Amino acid sequence: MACCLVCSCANDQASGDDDIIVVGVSQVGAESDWRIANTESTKAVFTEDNGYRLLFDDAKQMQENQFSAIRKFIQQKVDYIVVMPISEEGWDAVLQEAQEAGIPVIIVDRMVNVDDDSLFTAHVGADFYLEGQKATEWMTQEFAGSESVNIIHIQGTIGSTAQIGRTQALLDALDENSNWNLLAQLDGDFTQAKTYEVISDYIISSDIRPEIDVVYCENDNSAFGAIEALEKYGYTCGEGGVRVISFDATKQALELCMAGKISLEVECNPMLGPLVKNVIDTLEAGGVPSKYQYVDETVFTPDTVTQEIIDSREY
Ligand code: GZL
Ligand code: ZN
Repeated sequence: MACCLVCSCANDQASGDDDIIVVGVSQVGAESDWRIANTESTKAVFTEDNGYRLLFDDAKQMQENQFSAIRKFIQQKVDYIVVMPISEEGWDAVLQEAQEAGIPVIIVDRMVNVDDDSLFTAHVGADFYLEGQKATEWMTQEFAGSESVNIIHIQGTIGSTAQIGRTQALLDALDENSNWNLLAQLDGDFTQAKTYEVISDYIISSDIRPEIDVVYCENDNSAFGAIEALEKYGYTCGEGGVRVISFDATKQALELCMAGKISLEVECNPMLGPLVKNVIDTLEAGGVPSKYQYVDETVFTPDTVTQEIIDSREY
């Protein structure tokens, strides 16, 4: 009985008074500063004052939890489903169920790889391959004329669009530059702790102390772990030492960039809430939102980042 009381209550909550727009959001987790900013940006727009009821689920970085959250949203008859997919594969079935229930799905940040792209109404995110290209173009200039460039590659959550794009850009640049050597490709899972662990293991398990020119970190929390490990084992990070490259450009990372410890920051904008609200408002007004919307992003180096820039950032 209790279950039914909860179910019907949940249904009341979702349908409620019919002019409120109910949005079910399935978020990856809270694995990084970027992710937390992305969540805040989402919660900041889907408020009661703006005419929304937000049902928010944190999947704790498990795709199974995203599937059950989406199924719960369907049961609760929400008006819209917003998904920040942890990885690209496996979404066809659950998105089919949402389509059959007549609930539009908006994909945010990373992408889903589905056979039929009518399973989602719009994608709001970033061009991760382009982000990676910005990094490898900088590397090409930074190491022009160098005899050899020894690179450690720290990947983000394997199978996520951010990891796939940023990795592919590096692999393509490695093909173009025969003097670049990939010393190791390690899975840092977008977190500081995992990256610290895998780089430490790599350094202590090398018979001779590795000559490292670049550590290509696929997000800032990985860069924090990389710097911690490199400095622990006597490397200096920055000009003349190990060039740490990172993605996201969170405030903490830009401080390290201004201090010279991170040599390149490629911005990945988490403030996607307003763009997602825009898609829903367009649909509510009977309009057709553009299917793919990318955010504009820039890069920072120790010469370009300033305290004013850092103070003005939203994340
Ligand atoms: C990128 C996003 C990535 C960030 C990481 O849009 O998916 O996931 O770069 C985050 O910080 O964990
Ligand atoms: Zn029940």
